[in-house]
Amino acid sequence: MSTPVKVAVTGAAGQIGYSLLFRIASGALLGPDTPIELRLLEITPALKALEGVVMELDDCAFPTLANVVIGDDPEQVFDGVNAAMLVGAMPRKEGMDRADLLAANGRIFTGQGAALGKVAADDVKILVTGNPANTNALIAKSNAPDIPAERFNALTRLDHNRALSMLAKHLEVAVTDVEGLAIWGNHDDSMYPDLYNTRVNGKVAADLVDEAWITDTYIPTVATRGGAIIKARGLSSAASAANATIDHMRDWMLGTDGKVVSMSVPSDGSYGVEEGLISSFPCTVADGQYSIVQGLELNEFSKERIAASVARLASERDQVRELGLI
Ligand code: NAX
Repeated sequence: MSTPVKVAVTGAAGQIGYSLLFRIASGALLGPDTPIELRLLEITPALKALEGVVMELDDCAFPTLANVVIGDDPEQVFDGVNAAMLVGAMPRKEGMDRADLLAANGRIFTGQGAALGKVAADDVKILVTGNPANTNALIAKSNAPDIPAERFNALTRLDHNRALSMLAKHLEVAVTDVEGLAIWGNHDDSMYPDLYNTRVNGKVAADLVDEAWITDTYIPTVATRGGAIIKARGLSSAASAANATIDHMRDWMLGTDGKVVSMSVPSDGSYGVEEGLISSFPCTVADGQYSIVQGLELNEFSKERIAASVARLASERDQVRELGLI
C-alpha cells in the first residue's frame, strides 16, 4: 500500500467525531485502496474518552486504517496533515450571546489556524464544521497567511443534503434526479437553497412546485432542520453532519465529475459576494481544485436572499475583527 494520507479531526471525542472517525477509517473518504493515518485532537479533559474511541477503532480492524495519533497539542497533531476536519468547537451555553460564542470559538480557531500554518503538509485542505463554521474558517484562514486562502472551506453540505432530500421527497423523485441544487450564503437560518437554478429530470425545480411552498415551507424547513432534530432526538445532528463532512472533503479531494455541490469557500467576488468572505456557492471540483459555478442567472428573490445571508457573514466578520481575531 501507498504512504498513508494523514487526516486530522478535531473534537474527535464528540458526537460528530463518533460517527466520523469510523467512516473515514473504513474507506468512506478516500476509498478502499488508500491507507489513512488519523490524527485526533481533543482538549485535555476529553483525552481519556478519546482513548476509548481509539480502542474501538482498533477493534474494527479496518484494513485502510494504518495508524492513529491522538493529543491535545495542535502543532503535534497537525504535523504533516493532508486534510484537516475542524469539528471541535465550544457549544453555546446558557447566558452566552453570539458575541461571547464568537470570542470563545475565535480563540480555538486562531490557535488551530496558526498551528496548521506551521506544520501541515503543503497540500493541506481544511474544512470547518464547528459553528459558526463560516466565520471560524475565516478566523483560521486569517491566522495562517502561508496557506493559500482557497484551502479553507466551511461546511454547508449538510444544508445541501437536507435541501436535496426534502425536494426529492416532495416531488417523489430520486435524489439522483436532482441536479444543480446549491446553498448560498451562511450556515445559519439565512442560508438560501436556490430552486430556480435546480433541475429535476431536466425541468426547472421552481416550476414544479408552488412559489408559496418555496418561501413558506421549503426554505424555513431546511433552515430549521437542525432544531427539529434536537427536538426529536434530544441531541443535535451528528451522523448526518459527519456524513456531510465526509461528502465535502471526499468531493474536494477526489472531484465531483461535473456534479454541482455546495461548498463554503472564500469569495472571489463572484455574484457580488464581498471578496474574502467564506460563503456557500454552487461549486464543482476537478484535480483537487474547486471552482465556483459561473454564469448562473439569479432572479430578484434569489439576489435578495443571498444578500441577506451574506450580510450576516459580513456582520460576523466585523465582530471577530473588532475582537482582534482576524
Ligand atoms: P460535541 O460537543 O459532542 O463535541 C465537540 C467536541 O469538541 C468535544 O469533545 C470537545 O471536547 C471538543 N473540543 C472543544 N474545544 C476543542 C478544541 N479547542 N480542540 C479540540 N477539540 C475541542 O459537539 P458535536 O455535536 O460533535 O458538534 C461539533 C460542532 O459541529 C459544534 O460546533 C456544532 O455546532 C457543529 N455542527 C455543525 C454543523 C454544520 O452543518 N456545519 C451541523 C452539526 C453541528 O451542529
